[in-house]
Amino acid sequence: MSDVPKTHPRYLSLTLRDKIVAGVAQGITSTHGLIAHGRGEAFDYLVGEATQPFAMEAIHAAAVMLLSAEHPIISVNGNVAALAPEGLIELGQVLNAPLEVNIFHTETGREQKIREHLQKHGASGVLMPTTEAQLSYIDSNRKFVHPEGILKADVVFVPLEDGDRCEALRKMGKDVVTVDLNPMSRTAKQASITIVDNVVRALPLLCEKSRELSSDVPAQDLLKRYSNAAVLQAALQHISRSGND
Ligand code: PTJ
Repeated sequence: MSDVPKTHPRYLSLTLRDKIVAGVAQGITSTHGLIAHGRGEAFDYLVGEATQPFAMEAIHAAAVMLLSAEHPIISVNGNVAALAPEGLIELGQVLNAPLEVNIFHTETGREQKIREHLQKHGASGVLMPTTEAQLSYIDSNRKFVHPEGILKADVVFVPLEDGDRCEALRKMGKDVVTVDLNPMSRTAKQASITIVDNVVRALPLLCEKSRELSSDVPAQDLLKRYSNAAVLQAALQHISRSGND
């Protein structure tokens, strides 16, 4: 970790950079993940580096959708594993959903290192991609999945997704919940529910909301009223106003 003082005005943001850089050094995060992180930082700046009401609305709907799922699954890539392993594990426990490693950039041994990293943080039974179970409509490494995980799932939680797999999962009839700071991304537009927020802020809030709702029968009506397009529009309006306040 670097020696950024806690008093630095951008301490939190710089700490996240440290985590991503450490992820690359540990062989968990792809070098491409650094670029994706930079893009996320730029959007986070525009979003105000805080969870906005449109994200809270999506988090509420996401908790209902994930709690109502028969086979929810949490897909883990190299960026999220480095940034928020504890949040992923906690969400898995609250939802009683397995974690499954699924990465875009193929690098020997990275999937195994992500699994070990999650296990070191307390995860049990992390599912791994297999060659016998494959997603339709997709050619990248993301197509290799576990038969009892992403293949079987009805709702897939995929923070920091790439648009191709999101589209494939939707075509296969699955619901997708994503976290993406860019409300204009293909993933953001194609997902069933898009939380436009930094994954490090969104995950604890999603855990909290899921825990709060888990004792009730999930309010399905809320999902009928929820409009992802309206949430994305609200995020875009917020971004276009940023700097004018
Ligand atoms: O580990 P791998 O090989 O699966 O690769 C993971 C990355 C993230 C590199 C891969 O999925 C990728 O290239 O993603 P994209 O297409 O660059 O999309 C990442 C999206 O996540 C972009 O829209 C970013 O704005 C957004 N993003 C980046 N960091 C964060 C974020 N959204 C929420 N929280 C973040 N911390």
